[in-house]
Amino acid sequence: MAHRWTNDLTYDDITPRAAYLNRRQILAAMGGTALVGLAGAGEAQEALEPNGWDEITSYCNYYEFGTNKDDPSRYAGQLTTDPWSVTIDGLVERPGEYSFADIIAKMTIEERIYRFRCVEAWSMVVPWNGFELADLLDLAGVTSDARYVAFETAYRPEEMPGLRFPVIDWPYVEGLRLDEALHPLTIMATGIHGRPIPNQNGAPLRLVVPWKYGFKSIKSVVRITLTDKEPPTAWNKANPREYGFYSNVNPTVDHPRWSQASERRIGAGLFARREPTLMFNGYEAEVASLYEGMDLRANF
Ligand SMILES: Nc1nc2c(c(=O)[nH]1)N[C@H]1C(S)=C(S)[C@@H](COP(=O)(O)O)O[C@H]1N2
Ligand SMILES: [Mo]
Repeated sequence: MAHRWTNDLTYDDITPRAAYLNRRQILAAMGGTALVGLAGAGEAQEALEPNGWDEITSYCNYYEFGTNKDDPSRYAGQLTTDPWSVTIDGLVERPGEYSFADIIAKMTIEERIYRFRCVEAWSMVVPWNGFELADLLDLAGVTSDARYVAFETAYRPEEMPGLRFPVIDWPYVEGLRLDEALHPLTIMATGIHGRPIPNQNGAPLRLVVPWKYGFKSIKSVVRITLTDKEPPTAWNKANPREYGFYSNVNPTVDHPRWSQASERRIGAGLFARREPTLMFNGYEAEVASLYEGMDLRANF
C-alpha cells in the first residue's frame, strides 16, 4: 500500500505540504528535477523544524499515568505493549481482533512531520512514523452505512496509576467523522524520529489528526468501532461547554478560559515570543473543504 504523492512542488511550497510528505519524497522534490508547476504556490512558510526526541517524549499528556507533564515519561513504562491487538468492529465487513504485528506487516510506514497543537496552547513539531488510518480501515472493510469512527484507549488499572482519579470517564474515548478519518493527513503513529513510539506518547499505536487539538489524537488504541452515530468523546463528556466533538484548531474561536490566537512552541526558550496559531493548525488548504458550510463556532 505505498502512497504516491505528486511532487509538483515549488521550493516555497515545500512547507506546509512537505509536512506530510515522507522524507524521501521531500528530498526528491527538492532535488530539482521535480520542480514544476510554479503557479499558485501557497504562502511561503518557514520549514518545519522538528522538536527533539527528549522534548517530545518528556513533555506529555497521558492522564492514565497522571496529570503532570512528566508523569507519563515516569510511569508509562509499566504499560505492557507486547502483545497488543486492536479490535475493529461495528459497521465493517471483517470485524475482529487485529494483532499489532499483523497490522504492521501489512502497512507501509512513512514519516510525517506535523505540527502538533494542544488545546492548552502549547505546540511542537513532531516527525511521526506511521501509516494512514484509511489503510487500516481498509483491512476491516468499512460498510456503506458507516458515518463515524470511535476509538478507545487501553484500560489497565494495574498498569495505569491515573485511573484512580476520575478526571475523565475512563477509558479515554475519541471519535472522528468518517471523512475526517479517511483524510490522507490522518495517521496511526507507531514511531517518532524513526524509533518505536515510546509508551508515554501512546505505544504501540496512536491516532494523529494534525489539524485538531491534541486531545483528539488518542493514545494506545485498543478498539476502533465504525458507527452511524456521532460517538461520545472523553473531553466532551467531561466538559461539553469547553470541548466540542470537532475541536479543529481555530485561532478565532477561544477556549472559554483562554485565548487560542497564539501558542507557545515547546523548546523555543523561556523568552521566545508566542507564535500565531494557524487556522486548522496550518492545514487549511488540505482540510477546509471538509467543513464547507459549517458554522465553526457552533461546531467547535
Ligand atoms: N488515552 C489518552 N490519549 C491522549 C491523552 C490522554 O490523556 N489519554 N492526552 C491527549 C492530549 S491532551 C494531548 S495534547 C496529546 C499529547 O500527545 P503527546 O504526549 O504525544 O505530545 O495526547 C492526547 N491523547
Ligand atoms: Mo492536549
